[in-house]
Amino acid sequence: MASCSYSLKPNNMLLPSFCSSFKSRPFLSNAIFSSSSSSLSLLSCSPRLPLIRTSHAHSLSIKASSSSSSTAIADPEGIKVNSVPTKPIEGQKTGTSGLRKKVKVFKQENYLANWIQALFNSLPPEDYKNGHLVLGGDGRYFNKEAAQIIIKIAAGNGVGKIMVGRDGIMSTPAVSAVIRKQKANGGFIMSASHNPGGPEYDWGIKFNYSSGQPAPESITDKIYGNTLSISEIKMADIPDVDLSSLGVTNFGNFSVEVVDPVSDYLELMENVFDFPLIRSLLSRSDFRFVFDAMHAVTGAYAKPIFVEKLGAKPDSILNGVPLEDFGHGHPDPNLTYARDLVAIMYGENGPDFGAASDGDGDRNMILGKGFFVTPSDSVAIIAANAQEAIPYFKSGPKGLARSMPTSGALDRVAEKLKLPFFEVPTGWKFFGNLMDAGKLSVCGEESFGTGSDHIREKDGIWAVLAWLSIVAHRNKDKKPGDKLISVSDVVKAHWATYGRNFFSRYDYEECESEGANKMIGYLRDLVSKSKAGDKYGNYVLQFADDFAYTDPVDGSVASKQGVRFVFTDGSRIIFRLSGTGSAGATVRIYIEQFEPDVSKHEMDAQSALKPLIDLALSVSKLRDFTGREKPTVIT
Ligand code: VG1
Ligand code: CO
Repeated sequence: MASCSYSLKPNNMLLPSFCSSFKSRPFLSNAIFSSSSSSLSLLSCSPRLPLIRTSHAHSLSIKASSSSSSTAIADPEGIKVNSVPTKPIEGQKTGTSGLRKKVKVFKQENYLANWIQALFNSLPPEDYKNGHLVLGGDGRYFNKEAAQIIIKIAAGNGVGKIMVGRDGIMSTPAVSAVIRKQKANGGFIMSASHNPGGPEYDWGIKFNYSSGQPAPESITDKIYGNTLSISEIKMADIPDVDLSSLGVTNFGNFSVEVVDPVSDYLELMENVFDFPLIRSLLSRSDFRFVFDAMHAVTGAYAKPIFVEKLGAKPDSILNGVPLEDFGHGHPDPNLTYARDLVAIMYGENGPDFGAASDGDGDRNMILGKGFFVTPSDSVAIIAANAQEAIPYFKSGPKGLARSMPTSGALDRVAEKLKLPFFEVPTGWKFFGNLMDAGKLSVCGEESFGTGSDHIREKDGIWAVLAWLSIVAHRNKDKKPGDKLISVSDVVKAHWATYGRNFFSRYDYEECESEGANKMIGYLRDLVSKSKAGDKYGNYVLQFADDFAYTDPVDGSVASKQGVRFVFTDGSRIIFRLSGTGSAGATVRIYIEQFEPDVSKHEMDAQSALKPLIDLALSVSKLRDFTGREKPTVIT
């Protein structure tokens, strides 16, 4: 599988090019209330006609930055392309979602350029020569410089057009939406997602192909291979492009189009959801809404969508201006890092609905008044209500899926609705094939990722709109003065019908890699010796394994995706190492227990799960291996 190469076709199908093992098979495609809303308008959508700017490459005097020792290699399309000599750099292997490192690492000479060139070296030329790519990012530090490097290398490799969000801003879900709508060959996202930003922190790059889906491992493995043998970067000798105003700049046959990052995405959301229904809820005087953009990319989307289109009050958007360092924050919408929002929602007279999104806009957190909806419950509840509350699903979802560590709440919905159901490894890239094959509509991860086949990424604003739709639908006949059905009412009614899956995740961030790796090795060894019926305290083992997944569409196999212990009562403890960190190793422990008894549903998750959590800590010997007494984040 790793030797497969893929064609990026604009028809949203992923086709294998030189992959003999597939020749004989049919192949399916794979409180702080921000008062700075005035400056937000700079980033909001203001439709106007694009300007056309034309540059004549031969008259340019500005040189591409690192081209001093380079030689001109071609001038076929009216632009000069320099061959910049380079050497392989170790460690450019992508993780769960793209390549993430400290900014200082990316600023090393040719670090980013090498990876981008290695990517072009990994794609069949017919998929990008004269092709169309999209470029977006979450507004973090280093994006401006990175955008210019990416544009020059794209031009140097013969790309025809690159469509860039204004100021380099475009959320991950919006890039996926734009790739699909514009029938582009693929796109880049400049983001380390929920990791903090700024000169001392993280930067990252992801590549999505023509269906808008994150590149599968078959492509990322190839890119990594090429980073180890790279010797030349093809860089167009063009000046930096002004990304601050909408319009097209031409350089010979290559063009850069700066686009509004919101409009295509907003149009899609208007097709998926019943906007008048949501508006009827948000404009009620007895319903209070807050959205925390965490000074990240959804700041650019929140005002045009929630305020201008859906009638939310302007002061309902918190931290609504994207900043290079996310306002010194950690743009991760969870109970620890979105603490301002949590304080408001759990405070006296808190609002009825609160939500937040992460750095690049693909994660979401949903809160009611004094109530947290776990992401595992959230996807199950969206799936259970999709058909009646969301027009896009009016014929019912085609199938449901979750990542392996996500709780089994969704499984119960699939069972009741008699829908196909899939359990995939952690990371959104595993859902896309199922969607392209028409087997999957609604899916999610416990890590605050929820989405559907409207695009091929998880989608923070979509999840918020899905929840608003459910609450609006339940309250559509309520008159002023009637008591509204709240977020917690919706969740508790769901538990009463399906039972409650208590779930928690413990993260031990930035541990020493050696100890963390040894712990996983120890657990794998334990798994290999375990057998059904083994006693673990009061729990009886059903099975233990290191999760492996065979993609039902293309047959590719992903192994070593997490060590799990599954007990006879359905309880699970799961261990894996993060693939998105930029330093050391982050250990994640996932703990789950099913509770059918309604009288126990009000219990606090940490108390309900205490015996299993203690068991997980003792089975793994985590304290001995990592030296950590306490997790850094509990969800
Ligand atoms: C984490 C999450 C995973 C998610 C990934 C990318 O990966 O656990 O569910 O898909 O981040 O999300 P890991 O390997 O660190 O556990 V994002 O918003 O950072 O693109
Ligand atoms: Co993200």
